[in-house]
Amino acid sequence: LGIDKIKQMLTKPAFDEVVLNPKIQEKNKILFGQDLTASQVVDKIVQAVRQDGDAAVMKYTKLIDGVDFSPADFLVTAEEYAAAEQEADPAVVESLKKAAANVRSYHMEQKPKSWMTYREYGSILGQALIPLDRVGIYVPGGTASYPSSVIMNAVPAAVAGVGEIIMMVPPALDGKINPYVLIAAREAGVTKIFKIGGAQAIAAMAFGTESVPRVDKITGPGNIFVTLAKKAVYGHCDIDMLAGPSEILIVADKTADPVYTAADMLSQAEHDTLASSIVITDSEELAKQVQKELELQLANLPRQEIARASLDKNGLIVIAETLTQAMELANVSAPEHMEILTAQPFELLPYVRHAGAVFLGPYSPEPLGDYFAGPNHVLPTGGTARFYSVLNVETFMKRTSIISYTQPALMSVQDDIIRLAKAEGLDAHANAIRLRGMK
Ligand code: HSO
Ligand code: ZN
Repeated sequence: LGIDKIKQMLTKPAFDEVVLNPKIQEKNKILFGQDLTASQVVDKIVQAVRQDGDAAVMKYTKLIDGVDFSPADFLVTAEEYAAAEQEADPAVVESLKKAAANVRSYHMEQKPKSWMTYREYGSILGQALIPLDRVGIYVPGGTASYPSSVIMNAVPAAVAGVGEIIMMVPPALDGKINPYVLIAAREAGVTKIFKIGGAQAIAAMAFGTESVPRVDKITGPGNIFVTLAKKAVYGHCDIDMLAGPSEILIVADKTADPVYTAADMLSQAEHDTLASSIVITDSEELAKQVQKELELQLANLPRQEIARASLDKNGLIVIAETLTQAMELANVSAPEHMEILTAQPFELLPYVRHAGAVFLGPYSPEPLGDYFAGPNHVLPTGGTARFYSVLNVETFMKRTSIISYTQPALMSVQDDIIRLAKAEGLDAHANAIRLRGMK
């Protein structure tokens, strides 16, 4: 294939309306009595929750999740926490705590600081960093209900100093929630957990209801309805990003271990049939070995059906002429996770332009970052690493400018300001400056 064709294959479409799988389409037709697109379903739910609050949340929780809750049932109770603790394996809880501690210490390091500087004539300029008052974290239900993601979303918010962190989890049919999700939430500093899911959860947080407090920002991954709902409420509150399926791109040379390379591809492929796993290498030999190794390892995976479907659809091994060309192609893809498995990985680091996170060398496999090292695993997908950053402490803060001039400082610049104000035809602006020189 020509280089342009390969670049085209590596370029993902931006997050957009997806075609729903026929089963969900059919279910929606029954639920809503008409054939609606995913966006139309989401708009309907968001508007209803905005208007009718809890009543609409109850209605859609019953309709979509099949759970008949009254608003009093939304909140996770102390008894439910206690039951989770009973049920949990203490060794897993211990590991979760260690992971949270690593994530906390990394994020404390990155916390941006307020600053002030003195300028001419005793004037002061600066910037205050202020945490958000209240944020909401969405956690998907079912098998994608990851305690590690609770930590990755909530710990940076806590480190930022957010006043209140609430969380939304869809209720299972038996009304229960993954016990480790509850334990991770408590460990990370979440104060209230609501058993509400889908677009109704996002709308409840964005607009507030009688029982759900309105938040200033919503973070966390979700299915297509959750993601479209985040897009729909953006502007009423902030959101983190529009998350898509997981991705890994591995740049490898002939020194890479095909066993590790295949294992790391599969670690993403098992997430989702839509996940993508790509290798770009300058070694044809390695490409062949990785292909063989994929088959061997796939055979032993409990989630091999998902992983295989993902590899069949979105798996790719590209042979590049050189490692610098491999990096050029990697940047076109702008992957969520980029691994560099070459003899001298740090030599390629300066070539990284677009990637959510970079993993260097054979002993930094992607799951190390998913669970434990400390950096965040909430990362831009779908090529949005071109303009989005990894979730971080500042995600939960805002910057406010600080300006304080003395009279001599103001007088030293008044002519310029008055000239600019007049040029814009704004005399009151000019007056506000000129009058300061009068006394
Ligand atoms: N690799 C996923 C995060 C995750 N993996 C959670 C396991 N649990 C998206 O970056
Ligand atoms: Zn993962």
